[in-house]
Amino acid sequence: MLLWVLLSVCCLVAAQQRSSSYSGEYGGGGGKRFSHSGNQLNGPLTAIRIRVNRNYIVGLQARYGTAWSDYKGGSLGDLEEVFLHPGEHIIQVSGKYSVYMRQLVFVTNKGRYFRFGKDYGTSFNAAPLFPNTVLRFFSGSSGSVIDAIGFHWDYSSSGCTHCNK
Ligand code: MMA
Repeated sequence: MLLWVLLSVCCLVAAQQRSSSYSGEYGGGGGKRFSHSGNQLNGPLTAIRIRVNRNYIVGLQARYGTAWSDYKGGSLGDLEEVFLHPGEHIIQVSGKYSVYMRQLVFVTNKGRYFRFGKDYGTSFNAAPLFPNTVLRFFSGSSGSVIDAIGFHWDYSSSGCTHCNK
């Protein structure tokens, strides 16, 4: 009887352990909504492309496993690309916005950080709620620039049972 109670309590605790959290949405209300929730099934986030002009974060594209997402945003400005190292994950994103997204700063678990855009606007700091979780995918809104962005955190998909392989 005691063993049965102990086992049920253990199962309950295990089932209740949570790992996913969400930060956002940061930015303005314009643009058309997008989400990379399906793209995360291709694997962990391995690279990002960010287009910037003199005022705004203009565009965003992310690579999951070896597959790039659709590009979202406008075509003006400079496209920058960063590849993460194997085992490297984004563990914090800070930035600034005012109506549209103006700055994004990505911090990785290997101590690297990548800054895009201008130091102007309302600040935000996005970080996962649960220990050892990382940036799994983006969502947001875009038109001719990135209007708003949100960050979805969970365990990195190494050992992921649902991922396309
Ligand atoms: C477009 C349109 C808006 C959006 C802006 C900025 C120029 O207008 O899609 O809804 O807010 O682009 O992305």
